[in-house]
Amino acid sequence: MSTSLDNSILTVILGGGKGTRLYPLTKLRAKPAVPLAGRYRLIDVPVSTSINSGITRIFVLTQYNSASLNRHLARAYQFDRFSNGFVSILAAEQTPSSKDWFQGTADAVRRSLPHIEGHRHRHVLILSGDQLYSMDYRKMLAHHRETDADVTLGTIPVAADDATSFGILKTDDEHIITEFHEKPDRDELDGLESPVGPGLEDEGRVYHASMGMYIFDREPLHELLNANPNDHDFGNQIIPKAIDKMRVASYPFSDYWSDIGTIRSFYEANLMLAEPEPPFSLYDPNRPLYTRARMLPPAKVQNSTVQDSLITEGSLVENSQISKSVVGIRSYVGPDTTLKNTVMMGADHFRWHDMEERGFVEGPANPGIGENSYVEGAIIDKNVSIGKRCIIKNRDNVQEAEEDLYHIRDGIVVIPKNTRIPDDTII
Ligand code: ADQ
Ligand code: ADP
Repeated sequence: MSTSLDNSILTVILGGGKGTRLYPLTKLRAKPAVPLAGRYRLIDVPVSTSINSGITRIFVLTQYNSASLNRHLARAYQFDRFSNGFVSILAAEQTPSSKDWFQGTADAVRRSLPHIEGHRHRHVLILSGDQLYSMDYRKMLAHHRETDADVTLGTIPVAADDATSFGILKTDDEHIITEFHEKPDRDELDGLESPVGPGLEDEGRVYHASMGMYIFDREPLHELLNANPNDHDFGNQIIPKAIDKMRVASYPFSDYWSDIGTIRSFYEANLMLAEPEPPFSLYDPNRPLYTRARMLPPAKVQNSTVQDSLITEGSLVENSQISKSVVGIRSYVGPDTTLKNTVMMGADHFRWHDMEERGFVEGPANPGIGENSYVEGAIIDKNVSIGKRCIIKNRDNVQEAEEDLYHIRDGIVVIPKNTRIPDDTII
């Protein structure tokens, strides 16, 4: 990591609205605290990317202040006393002037301005909390300055199928945005194509989409948010107004970038990380993903077959078969158990940890997957205990379901945190 710190800019991370798209993973925690790749949390992605870009003053805006998010940030991000770095949570809070939750992304930033103002800055970098990518924000800031912009949007080329879920824009020759359409209908896409390189053109990625990532100069941000107090959303309201009145630039990006804010995209991104040559690497020494350091023993794999999987620290796998899966911290799998295409988030306690000795008790006594079970195509949240001879594979190919022991979202079985699945259960 290059260590040149940039004190002209602050990062504000939009940590999540109601978290409905990731439910039930957000049932007991704020979205930024959802575990990723068995040992990180969603919030570690934008926080690490910001730190790796030399921006160490970071606010996380979240609808509610969950204990696990607080615990994670407090333990993971401790800056030394001689640096001015911090990661600070700003939760929607009741104040004399507002009694409700953040009404949207712009409202969240507007209501956080009094806190942000306490720190000297010329620019604010606004990031989404549910995306997976690696970028050097200093390059985006340099582009923002070179184009003499008031606002800069990170943009990515997308194909028509995806274009309807994004803000689609057009620019002039100097990267200045001339048109912006938030989530256009399919029949509105005609004429919104932009010139892109031949490779991208072949893939049909001819629409420039907003990544929901913005650099604002300080004054224009205040002006836009204060002059339009009923505009609660960046994509629908603030960005189109900025384009009418100000110089708004596009910063084109074309490396790997993925939304991880839905159950399906979250599931696929986790499994992608376990691929032999994934497009996003956890192993880049120059751009590490930080998280809380835990004093856990190595993962132990006994008499088992493991293929294309991530097995994280503190896990024990006995006499089992695991393929294309993520096995989170302190997981137990075995004996004679099969795990395929599954994201297992791990546990707060080792399975064999005596109940009386546990400092706090959450979830069933025996977290992990018991004997002779088969699990395929599932997300298993933390502290789940799956009994003997269970089969979890969405046998009836259900797309959506909500039961006491499990949910099915987009065809993926999700076992909520702290659930005990009895012996012989078939899902
Ligand atoms: P969406 O992804 O639909 O479009 P939105 O739902 O506004 O945007 O969420 C953006 C980010 O803000 C997400 O990380 C979300 O979790 C967070 N967020 C949402 N409401 C919040 C709230 N009340 N408080 C705190 N955080 C909140 C946006 C843009 C599009 C762009 C896409 C790219 O509007 O133009 O193309 O992002 O993904
Ligand atoms: P992780 O281990 O993934 O960082 P948590 O932040 O939820 O998960 O828990 C971290 C550690 O904090 C746990 O291993 C446990 O020791 C402790 N812990 C978790 N939840 C609680 C709680 N509700 N009260 C006290 N300690 C907790």
